[in-house]
Amino acid sequence: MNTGLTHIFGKHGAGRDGHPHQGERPDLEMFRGMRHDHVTGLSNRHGFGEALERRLTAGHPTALVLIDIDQFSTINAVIGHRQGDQILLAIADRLRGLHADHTHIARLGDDEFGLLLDATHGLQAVEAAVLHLLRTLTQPLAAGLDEVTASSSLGVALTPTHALDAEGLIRAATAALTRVKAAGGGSWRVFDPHHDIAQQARTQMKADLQAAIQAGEIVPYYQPIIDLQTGRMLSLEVLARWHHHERAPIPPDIFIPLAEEMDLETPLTTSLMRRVLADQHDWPPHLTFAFNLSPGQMRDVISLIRNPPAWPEGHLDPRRMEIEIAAVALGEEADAARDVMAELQSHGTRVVLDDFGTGTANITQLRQLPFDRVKIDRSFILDIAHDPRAEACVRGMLTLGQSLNIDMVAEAIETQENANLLAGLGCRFGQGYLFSRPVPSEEVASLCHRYA
Ligand code: G
Ligand code: G
Ligand code: MN
Repeated sequence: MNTGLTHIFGKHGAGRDGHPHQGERPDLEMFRGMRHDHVTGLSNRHGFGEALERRLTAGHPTALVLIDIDQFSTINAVIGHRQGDQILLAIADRLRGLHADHTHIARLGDDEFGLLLDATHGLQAVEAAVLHLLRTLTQPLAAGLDEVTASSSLGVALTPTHALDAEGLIRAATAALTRVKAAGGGSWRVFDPHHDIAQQARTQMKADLQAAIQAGEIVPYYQPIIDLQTGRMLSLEVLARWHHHERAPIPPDIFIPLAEEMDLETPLTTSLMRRVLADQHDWPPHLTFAFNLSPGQMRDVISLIRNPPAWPEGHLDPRRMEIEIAAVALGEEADAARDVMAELQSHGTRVVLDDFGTGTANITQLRQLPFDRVKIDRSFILDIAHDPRAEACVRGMLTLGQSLNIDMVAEAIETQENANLLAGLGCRFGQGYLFSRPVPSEEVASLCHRYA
């Protein structure tokens, strides 16, 4: 799919259908031809753009419907271009047969059509028309001797509700269409401004992320993990925080998935490690640092350990590193993780299974992989005092940990009551707001005092 502004109004004038052939002199007749698509006889995007501008200039409320035939290139490849063209013709006829008032129909690209509908009667009337349109398009089409059923995706936007000018209207309808395609096609959507804003914010954030990592805008916060029997601090979990130079702090739930999409997770982890190295100078040397990683990053960390970067500060001793892997992320990949994990452990790095109890195949992961430590997911701990079933699950997990000789950590301990309860159940380690929220490096020294 490639709908969009330039697509419809194309810098290339009339688009592929109306281009004057080389050597021919464009005359008036040819320019007239440039407003039509020669396969279907409908307007092309040039003609369509003019019709849209005319309607908007005249102040008619207008709905723009963008139609994209799903997997048309596959259809073309399977049944051949000639029959493909017949499908396009059949679709064009369906559209013409709608006989709606004040419609303008166009073929905008290879497998894209556009429709202008009168929106004087508001969104509901437009929605009814679009629903009818989608039904019409899903009826089998004659393609030569064959009948073909093609599914389509439709994106809809209205003036003045979603935009006031042609450019905004096309952008809105394209955004709606993109969402339909992303959800698998075969459906329709009206533009949703909230989604569009979220999308814009994401795009902007993605543009900022790489620079932010380089500029050190993403910093480690530290949350202690406490030995529930001795009250001493065992290690610090490193949690990334993005102090954006011109926005409110951005939480990791938002930027970590973006980093993942952009293959920036390891640069991010590396920059955190470097920062931790600088931060920890005055802290007790027995403390370890737990980094959250996706399973795919374990190899990268091994490379980092084998060939430490030439930082002037030196590098972090692998024996002071822990790697937390979320159970959900590990999924069924436990087998692939085994060797990588063994090598990490051979360097003295501990590997922790995070969010235990959520996701699938958890117990299998414990059976297959020699974790040093397991964190019981917060959902069990938050409810433990009031939900006997949550408590029963935690008991079971603790017994399992004991049998496998794995250290168990309860995360999200918020109350003294829960800390006592868990200690009573034999849970050795705990983490949570009761002890401390994740804090910036300046506040770690006082934590070291408190939990010495
Ligand atoms: O702090 P909290 O809201 O801080 O963290 C939310 C989620 O983000 C947690 O699941 C945590 O594991 C994850 N997270 C925090 N920092 C990092 C990081 O540096 N890398 C990865 N992959 N996840 C992180
Ligand atoms: O997925 P992971 O376990 O890495 O996530 C750590 C997350 O747990 C961070 O977002 C951190 O802020 C959050 N967290 C830490 N302590 C508590 C707590 O006591 N209660 C709750 N609800 N969340 C906590
Ligand atoms: Mn974690």
